[in-house]
Amino acid sequence: MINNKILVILFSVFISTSWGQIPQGYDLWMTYLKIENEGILTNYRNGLSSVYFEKGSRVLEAAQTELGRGLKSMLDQSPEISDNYVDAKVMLVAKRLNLDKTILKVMTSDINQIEEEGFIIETINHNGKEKVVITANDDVGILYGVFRFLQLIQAGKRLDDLKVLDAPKIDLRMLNHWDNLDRTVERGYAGFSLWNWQKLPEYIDQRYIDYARANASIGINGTVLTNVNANALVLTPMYLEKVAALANVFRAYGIKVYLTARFSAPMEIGGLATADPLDEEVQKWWKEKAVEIYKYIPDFGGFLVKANSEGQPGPQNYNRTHVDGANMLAKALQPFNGVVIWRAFVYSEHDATDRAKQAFAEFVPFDGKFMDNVLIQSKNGPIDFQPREPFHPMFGAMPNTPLMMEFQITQEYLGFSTHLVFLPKLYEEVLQSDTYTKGKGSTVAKVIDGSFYNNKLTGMAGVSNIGNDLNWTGHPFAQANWYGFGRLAWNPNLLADEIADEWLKLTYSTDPDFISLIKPMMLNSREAVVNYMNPLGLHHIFDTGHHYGPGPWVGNLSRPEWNPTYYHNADEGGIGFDRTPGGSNATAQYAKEISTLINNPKTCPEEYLLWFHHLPWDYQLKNGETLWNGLALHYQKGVEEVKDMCSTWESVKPYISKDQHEEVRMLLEIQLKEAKWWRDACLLYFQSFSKMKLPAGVEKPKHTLEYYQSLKFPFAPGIRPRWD
Ligand code: BDP
Repeated sequence: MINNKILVILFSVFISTSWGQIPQGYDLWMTYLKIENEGILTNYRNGLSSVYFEKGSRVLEAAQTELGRGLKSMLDQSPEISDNYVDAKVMLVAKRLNLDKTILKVMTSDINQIEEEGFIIETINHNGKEKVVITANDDVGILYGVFRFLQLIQAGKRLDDLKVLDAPKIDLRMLNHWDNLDRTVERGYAGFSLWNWQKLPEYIDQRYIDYARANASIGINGTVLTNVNANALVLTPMYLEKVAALANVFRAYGIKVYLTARFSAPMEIGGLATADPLDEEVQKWWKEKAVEIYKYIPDFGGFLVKANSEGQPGPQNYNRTHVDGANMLAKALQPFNGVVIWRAFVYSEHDATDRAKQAFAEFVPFDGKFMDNVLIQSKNGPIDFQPREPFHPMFGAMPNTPLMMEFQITQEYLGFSTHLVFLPKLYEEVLQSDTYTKGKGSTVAKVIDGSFYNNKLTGMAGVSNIGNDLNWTGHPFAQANWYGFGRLAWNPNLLADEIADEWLKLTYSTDPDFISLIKPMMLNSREAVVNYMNPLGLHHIFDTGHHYGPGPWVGNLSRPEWNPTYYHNADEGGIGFDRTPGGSNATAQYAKEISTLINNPKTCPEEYLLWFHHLPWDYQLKNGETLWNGLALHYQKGVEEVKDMCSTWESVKPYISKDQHEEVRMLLEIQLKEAKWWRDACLLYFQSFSKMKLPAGVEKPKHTLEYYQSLKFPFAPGIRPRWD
C-alpha cells in the first residue's frame, strides 16, 4: 500500500509550488480573478482580514488552503490566521459543535437544519462586531462551504448580508470516466486519460489534486475511474495499489473512488471456469475480491457495471437475470457499505422490438427486487445521448428502485469538444420533465432526488468530458458542462440560466455587459445544435462509429438498430419513427397524460414529432409549413444561430483577453462550417425522398450528396475500436 507519509509530503510540496505561468483555462472556474471594484475590494479586505479555521483533518486542511488561495488571488491579501477562536476577528470556520454558544445564539439560520455535507455561511453581529461564519456538521460540509463562499466573493456578493444554508439534494454525485487502462478515453475529446497508470502509485500528478479541487468546488463526491466497457485487470493488486494512491488524494476532497467491474472477471483474472452469479465459487470470488479492495481502499465506493449490453458479459450469459447479477455483487460489497450501480443501457440484437422500448421492458418487471445497496443507472433518454430525446420512461415506472440519472457531459453526439453547446439546458429539460407518475408535478428531478419515493439512496452520474488537454475539456465552454453537471447533481432544480451566470462570472468576467451578451448565446446553443443536427425529433442519424458528422444514409451495419435508416425511416411516403400504438407502441411506456398527448401528431410537441411519428412530407406543421419545408428551415435556422454566436463572440472582445477570445473564435468558425455540413448533407439526402424544392431562405448546398457520403474520418477521436 502507498506510504502515507510520502504522500503527505508530496502533497504539501505541490500546494506550495508555484506553476509560474498557468496555461489558459487550466484554472477552470477557480481562476479567482482579482476583484476590480475598489469599493468592494476594500470592504472585502477589511471584512476578511483574519480567520480562525478549525483543524483536525486533511479535508479541513484542504479547505483552509483553498480559502487562502482564493482570497490571496481575489483580494491580493492573505488573511491573518488566528489560532485562537476568541481572537478571530472577522471570520470563523468551524464545525457547528465547536462553535461558541454565544455565536450560535446570534445566528439567524436554523442551525439544526444543516444536513449531511451541507453548510451555513452567515454574517453575524457578535459583541458589536461583524463576523462571517462558515459552519457545517462534517468536514466536507466545511470544504463545500468554503468553495461556495469563494464563489460568492468572486460574484461580488456583499459581506454584510450573507446568509446561505445549503446541502446536496442527491447522495451520489459522480463522474463516470470512460477511461481505458491504455489511457485512451472512449468518447473522450480532450486528450488522453488523466490517470497515469504507469507512474502510479508513486508519482502523484498535480492534476489529480486540481481535478479533486474542481470536483469538490461543485460538490461532486464520487468518481468512477474506468470505462464501462471494462477491463478486469483494474481489479488486480497491481492496479488496486494505483487506485489506492488516487483514492488517497481524492479523500482529502471528500471524493470516493469507484471502479467498473467486468462481469467475467472471475474467469479472466480469477481462473474460474464460469462467472455465473449463482455459482458459489463465483460468489466467494467476488466476496474475497471485495475484502481485498477494501484493504487497499477502506472507503471504496463500489462498482459500476455494464452487463449484457453491446457485447459486455453479464448474468444473461448464464440464463440469469440482472437481479441475480447485481445482488451477487451487492452482497459482496454490503459489509463495507459499498454500492452497486447497475446500468440499464441495454438493447439486444436478438430483440426485434423498437430499441427505445427494450431497457424498460427488461428492467421494470424487476422493480423492488434489487438489494438496498443497488442503484439502477439509466441514461436520460431511451436511445443514447442524442441532442434531444424525450425523458426515459423508466423514470416514471420504478417506484421501488433507486434510479440514478446518467447524463453525458462529453459531447459524443454533440460535436465533440469542437462545438459550443451548453448542456445544462438539456439536463434541465430532462429533470423538469413531468413523468405524471403520481399526477401532475412528478418531475424526473423528484424521482432522482428521492423526494417522491423516499429512496434511501440517490444518485446522478455524468460521463466525463475530461482529459489531459491543458484546459481539461478541449473547448473552454465545455468546462461549463462539467460545472453545470456538478451543480445539478447537487440540486437538480437549479436552472440553466443561474448556472450559466455563475460559471461566466467565475471563469471569464463579472462585467454585467459581458454576461448579458454571452449568457443568451450559451442558453440558446443547445437549441442551435438540435436545429442543425437533429431537428423535429430526428435522432441517431450520425455517421458510423465516431458519431461526429451526419450519416443519415448509413443502412448497411450488421445490427439493424445501429443504422441511422432504422431511426428516420425516410422514404417517399415520409419520415420519422412511428412509436404510436399503430407502430412500435413505445408511447405506452409513458403515463396516460403523456401518451395521449404524444400519440396524436397534432398535440405531440413538435420537438419530438419525428421521434414518435412517421409523417408524410407534406404534413402540415403548426406554423402552416409542410414538414419538408419545416425540416429545411430548422436546419437553416441552426446555421443562422451559429452565425449569431460568431457575431456575439466578436462583440465581447473588449471584456476578455486576446487569447481567450481567439480560442473560442476559431472554434466557432469550425462549428459554423460543420453546421452547414450537417444542413447540406441531411437536406440533400432527405430531398432524394421528398423530391421537394428547398424553401426560400435555405441556402443551396455547396457539394453533392455523393461528396458528403464520401467523407471518412478513420482517426476521429474517442472511437471505440471494438465495435461498429
Ligand atoms: C454509447 C457509446 C459507447 C458506449 C455506450 C454505453 O457510443 O461508446 O460504450 O454508449 O453507454 O453512447 O455503454
